[in-house]
Parts: sequence; structure tokens; C-alpha cells
Amino acid sequence: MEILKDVEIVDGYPALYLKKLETLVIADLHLGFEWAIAQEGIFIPTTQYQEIFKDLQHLLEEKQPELLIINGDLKHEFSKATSQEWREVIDLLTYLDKNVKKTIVIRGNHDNFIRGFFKRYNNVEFVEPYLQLENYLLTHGHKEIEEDILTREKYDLLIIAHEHPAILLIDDLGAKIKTRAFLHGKTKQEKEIIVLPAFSPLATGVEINLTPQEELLSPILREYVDIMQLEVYAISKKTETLKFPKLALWHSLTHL
Ligand SMILES: [Mn+2]
Repeated sequence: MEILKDVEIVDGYPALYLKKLETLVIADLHLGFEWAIAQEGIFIPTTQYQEIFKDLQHLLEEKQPELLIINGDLKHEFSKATSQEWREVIDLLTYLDKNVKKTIVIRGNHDNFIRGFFKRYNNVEFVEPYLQLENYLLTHGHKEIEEDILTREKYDLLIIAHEHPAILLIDDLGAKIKTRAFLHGKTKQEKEIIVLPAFSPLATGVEINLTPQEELLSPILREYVDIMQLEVYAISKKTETLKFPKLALWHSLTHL
């Protein structure tokens, strides 16, 4: 579904496609998530990588992009690298190096101890904290960004991640469905902004329709956006992308 000129959500997937640049954008893979939570005594099946790999392979075959951008949080664990995490990171980057013309990973808050890895690849790069391509500015979104970057004329669309936006729908019988979602609107500086959902199927994230603005994770969303004016696009593998009205209207309907 096209949400801006030359910018489309790939239906069924937490992925954005920038047509003019033939560029696929994803974020928040959080590889190694299962091992990190196992350290805290929570054990879940270790199937995330297979699912991420299958989805990404499908997207790369469908779009044949010139460039793949991973907008932060390729991996999960903060402090020490677990061996599982590294196996998955190396396996994925090796695949991308061979099968995609170029891949750029933008540093997220979980991407520590990783820079050295990129030296071994010819077609995979690591950058921080921003990447600007023509009129698009991409950054993970965990840090404040300087006012001059927000206001400068050189770009029209800011693409962030980090928030892992999702919506929670509750039917009359109380059944709950949580689904990952894109957010789209304008910053207070009148730039277009898109927030990517997590590519990780396990990190479904923040229920944007139930969370007050001041409790959001990204300082960019907390400070430079009126979240009530954002439109929500829910992704579902079974249907097309579902467009919801602005959060303001939604709140007025559900908070009677
Ligand atoms: Mn993050």
C-alpha cells in the first residue's frame, strides 16, 4: 500500500519500500532475543531467526532491491554477546553480503560490540547515527536529535524505528488481538515521519492506541510529534494493510 508518493508498505510485512531509490527498509530484528530472555529464566522456542530469514528472503526476491537498510537493532543483547546471537548475526550478514547488492545497518541502541564485524564484508556497511539518502533521513530513534537536523531543509521524510509500534484491538467478547503497525504523520517541524514496526515477530512492542505520549520510548516521538495526529497502518499476513484513522479520532470513539 502506497502511503506517500514513492513510499509503500509491502503488504503483509513489516517492511517499507522506497520506490525511487529501489530500497527496502526494515528495523528491529533483535536477533538472539530468545537467548537473552532465557538468561532471565523465560524459555521460548528458538524460532525467531528462521522466521526472520524466511520473511526477508521473500521480500528480497519480490523487490530485488538495489539497497537494503536495517534501521537499527539488528541484534538484542546489550552487554555481552551470546554465542547464539553472533551465529545468527554472522549467518544473516554473510547471506546479505552475497545476495544483496548493498546493505546498510544503522546503529540502534542494542547494536553494541558489533562494528568490527562489518570489516569482513564488501557489501554490508555499518553507519551511525543517521543515514541520509536524497530526501530521506533515517535514524533508529532512541536518541534525541539535534534541532538543526530536524529543521534542515534537505530532507522531507524522517524514518525511525525503536518504538516497535503495535495496536491492541479488543472485541465485544473481550478477545484481544495485537498486531504490529506503521505510524505516519508529520513532525512539529512539518517533516513527514514514518515509524517502522519491529521485524522481529517476538518484539511486538508498544500498544500505540493505549499508551500516553509521555510513556513512549523514542524521544523523537515524545517531543517532536503529536501522536494523536498520526495515522496507523496495521500489518497482517492474512489481509492487505489495514489503514486506521488518526489516533485522535480513535481515542474520541473508544474513550466515551
Ligand atoms: Mn531500539
